[in-house]
Amino acid sequence: MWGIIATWRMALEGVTESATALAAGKPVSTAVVDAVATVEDFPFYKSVGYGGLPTENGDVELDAAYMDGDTLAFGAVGNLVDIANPIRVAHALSRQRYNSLLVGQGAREWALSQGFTDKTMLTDRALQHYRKRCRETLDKGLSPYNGHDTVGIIGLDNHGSMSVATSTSGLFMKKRGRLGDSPIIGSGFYCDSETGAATATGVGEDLMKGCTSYEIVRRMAQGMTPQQAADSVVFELEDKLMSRFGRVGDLSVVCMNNKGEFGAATNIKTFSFVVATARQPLTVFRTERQH
Ligand code: SD4
Repeated sequence: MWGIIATWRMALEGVTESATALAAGKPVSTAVVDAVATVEDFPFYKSVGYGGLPTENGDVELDAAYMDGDTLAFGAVGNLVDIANPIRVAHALSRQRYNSLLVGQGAREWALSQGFTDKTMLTDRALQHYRKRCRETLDKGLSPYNGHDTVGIIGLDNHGSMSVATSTSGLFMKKRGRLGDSPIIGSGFYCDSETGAATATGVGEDLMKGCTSYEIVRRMAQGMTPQQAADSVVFELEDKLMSRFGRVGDLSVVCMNNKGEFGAATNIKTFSFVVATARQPLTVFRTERQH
């Protein structure tokens, strides 16, 4: 049984190619990393990789992570500036014994030392968005934009191995140095081939409060279906934050177990995700808030 599931419709092109690769018996690590890299390369996606929207200082700081569900090895980068394909840097870091999570200048230096490509990741289009936003908020002060579209992709190969990969430019107008959930193990992603994997998209500050991805995998390990785990984690976190904190941001998740069964949950009006498995033809789903 093979399978692949991804947050947001923007992953469709990458997932299509990787589903074919998984069906042909290719390894899951390559499948998820290549699918995320395809999204990173597309200049019109404003929240991932090349073309991502900048911080309030005008720099594009990118976060990405990779986790291998067989070994539990992970690699992640945060606030990475001007390196093509952060996901490939994160994947390379997952093969190191130490330094699994590198941020900022250190991440960039390491990437360059390993031969990754120096590339200006700010596009003219993203710069125009930034200037427009600066003009709009001139009098009110800059504040993070609540739009979000992190790509998170989970794969399962025919040998039962699982991996997960994430990539994002984070929140538009974030502070320099701000990290969201996407490069944080257990929050933006988690993967254990003995059970399954989960990945999140939304407001990182809130997703991190629930260690969201780890909690979904833990509930699947205790016997919940992926859908039960996704729903219960998202809505319990939403209720808890509403009662204890008085507000909650966008929370959306996808997950898959090692049998290729999948689930998704969201607290926003509509959340799209892409799935293909040996049993489920490639489909873009639009799931709605159920709570
Ligand atoms: C973050 N979770 O940096 C990310 C933002 C995002 O879809 O775009 N999520 O908080």
